[in-house]
Amino acid sequence: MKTQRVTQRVTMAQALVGFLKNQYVERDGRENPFFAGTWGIFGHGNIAGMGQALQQNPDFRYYLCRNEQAAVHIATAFAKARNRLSTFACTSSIGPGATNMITGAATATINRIPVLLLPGDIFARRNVAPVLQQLESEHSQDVSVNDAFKPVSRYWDRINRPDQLPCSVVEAMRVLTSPSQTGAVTLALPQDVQSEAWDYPAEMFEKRVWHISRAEPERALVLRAAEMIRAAKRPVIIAGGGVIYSEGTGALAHLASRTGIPVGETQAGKGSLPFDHAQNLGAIGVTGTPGANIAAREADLVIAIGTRLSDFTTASKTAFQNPHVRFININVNETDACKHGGLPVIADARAAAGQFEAALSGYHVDQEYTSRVTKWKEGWEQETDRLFGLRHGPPVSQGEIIGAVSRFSRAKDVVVCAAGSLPGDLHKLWRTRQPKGYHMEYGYSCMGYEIAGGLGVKMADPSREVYVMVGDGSFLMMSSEITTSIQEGYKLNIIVLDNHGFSSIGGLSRAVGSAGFGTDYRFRREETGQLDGPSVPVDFVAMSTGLGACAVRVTTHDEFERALETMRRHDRTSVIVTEVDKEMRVPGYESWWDVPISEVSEIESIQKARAQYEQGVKKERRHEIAASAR
Ligand SMILES: Cc1ncc(C[n+]2csc(CCOP(=O)(O)OP(=O)(O)O)c2C)c(N)n1
Ligand SMILES: [Mg+2]
Repeated sequence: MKTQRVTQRVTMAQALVGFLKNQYVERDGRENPFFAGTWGIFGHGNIAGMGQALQQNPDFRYYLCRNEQAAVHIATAFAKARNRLSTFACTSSIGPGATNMITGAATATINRIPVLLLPGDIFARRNVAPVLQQLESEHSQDVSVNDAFKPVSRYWDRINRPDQLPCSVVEAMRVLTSPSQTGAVTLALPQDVQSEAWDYPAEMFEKRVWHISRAEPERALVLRAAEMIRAAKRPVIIAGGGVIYSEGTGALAHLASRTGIPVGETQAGKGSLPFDHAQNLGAIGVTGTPGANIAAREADLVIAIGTRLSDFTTASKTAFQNPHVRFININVNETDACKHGGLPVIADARAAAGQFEAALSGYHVDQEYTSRVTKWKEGWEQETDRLFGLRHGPPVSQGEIIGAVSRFSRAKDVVVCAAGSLPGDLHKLWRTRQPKGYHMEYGYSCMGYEIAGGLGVKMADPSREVYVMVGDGSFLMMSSEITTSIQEGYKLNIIVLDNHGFSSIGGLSRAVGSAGFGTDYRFRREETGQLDGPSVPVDFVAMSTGLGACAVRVTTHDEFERALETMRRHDRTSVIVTEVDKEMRVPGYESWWDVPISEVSEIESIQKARAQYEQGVKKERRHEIAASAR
C-alpha cells in the first residue's frame, strides 16, 4: 500500500506560528494551550517574516509592547503566575530589539520560568551583509548578537534553513515543558529564512499535547529521609518556588501540620503556606524573620523543597550553624537536589510531600520545639503589627505603606515586586493568604520587571487585583508598559515609593562604609564635583498620567489609605505616588549577607566595615563537602 506524505507549503515563520498555536500541555489530566500568543515589536528583521505570519494567524494573538525587555518580563510573569503551565512567545527584530531581550532571558532562566524568544537574525544567505544592525566579525560569518543569548538560554538554536525548523521546535517544547530544565528558549530566526517556503509535513500543525510529569521520589530515599527526620530534634523545612509551581502547597500544609516541622519560605516560595498556618515561620534568610532564622541556625536537619538555595536563602552559607546539620533536598532538578551535600530526592514537590507524610506517620517534633515555634510566630505578628502601625513622618515609612496595602487588599489579590528595598520588606512583612498572592522576582531582582510583570500577572488571571509596588528607581528605569496595560484594558494598581534614589543600595553602601556614595538622585554640585546637591525633582504623577493612567500624589498615611479606596473604583491602571522616608527602614533579623569590602583603604569607615566583614565570613560553612547525608 502506498502512503502519500501530506505536506503544506508555507514559509518558515508561518510554519512556526502554525506549530506554536497547536501546542498544549497537560498535568494531572488538566489540559490547556501552552502559548497565549506573542509579544513583540516589529522591525525590518521580523516584520515581513514573523509579522506576516502573525497577521494571517489572528487566533495566535499578537501583543505590541513598548520595550522588548518588558515583553519577556510580561511573558515570564504570566508563566510564573500560571505555575509554568503556559507562557508567551516574544518576537523581535534583529540587533537592538533582539539584545533588549537578553536581560529578560536571564531573568526567566534564573527563575526557571519558560519563555520562548524569537529574535530576528542576520541573513543566512550572507550575500547582502553587513545588513543594518549586523555585528560583523572578522573571524566568522556565523556570529551575530544573538549568540549572546546562549548563556542565558536553556536551549538555543539558529534556523538557517526552513527544513531545520521541525527538529528545533520539538526540542524547544521539550525544554520549555520540562519541570527541571525550563527557562528561556531562544530560536534565532534569520531575516531571509523567515520568509522562505518549504513543504512542511502536515503533522507539524496537528494538536500536540505535552505531558508535564510529576516525578515520584524513589521509595528507598523516602524511607531513608524518614529515618533522618525521625532521628532529628530540630528539623526545619525550607519551602521554595517549586512547592508553588507543583501546586504542592496543600500537601506541604498537611506535612507541616502532621509533623509539626516549622517552615521558612524563600522569596519564590512565599505563599507556600498561609501566613497564619501554625508552622509557618515566614521569610527565611537574609530577609527572614527572627524565628525562621533562629530555627535554621539551630536546625540539625534542613528539608529543602523546591529551592535553589541561593545566598539570600542561606545567608551566604551562614544560616545553618549546627555542626551536625544535614540536608534533604527535594527537587526536580538534580543540581539543586545535590546542593549542601544533601540527600538528593529528585522528585516533584507535591508528590514527595505526600509520600513523606505517609512515611512519617506517628512522628511529631517535641513539645518544647512546638511551643518555641508558637512563640516565634506570636513575636513576629507583634513585630509586623508594630511596623504596620508606625505613623511616621511625613514622609511615611515604607513598612506602614506595605501594611496599608496588605490590610486593604483581598486574599485573592496579588502583590508584584522585584528590586530595591521593597523585596526584603515585603518578604518579611507581607501577609500572604493564598499561594499566588505574592509574586516576587528575586532570582534576578531585575529593576524594571515590576510594571511589565504586573501586566503578565494580571493577564494570567484578570479576576485578581494586582498591586505593583515599585521604587522610584525601578519606575524610572521602565514604566512604559503602563501604556500597554491601557491599550489592552488590563488594570494595574501601581504604588510608587519615592525616596529619591536607592534606599536598598544606599543602605548597603552605608553598611560597607561608603556613606551612600552615588546612590541618591541629586544634582551635581560645582563646589564638590559630586552628586550631593538637592534632590532632582521628578513628577511621577505627570509621568503616569502622560502614559495614560490615573495618578495621584499623597503625603500622609490617611491620604494614602483614601487613595487606595479611590484606586479600587478606577477602571484603568491607576498610580499612587508617595514619598517614603529612606532612613526609616525595616530592620534585618538574625542574618547576614556576604558583600566583600575593600581589604585595604584609606577611609576609616571602610577599615571598620572590613574588620566586621572578616568576622562574618568566618561563619560561612562548606556544607557541600561535609557529605553528612552520605
Ligand atoms: C537592572 C538593574 N540594575 C541595577 C540593579 C542594582 N540595584 C538593586 S536595587 C537598586 C536601587 C533600586 O532603587 P529603587 O527602585 O528606588 O528602590 P529603593 O532601593 O529605593 O527601595 C539598584 C540600583 C538591579 N537590581 N537591577
Ligand atoms: Mg528609591
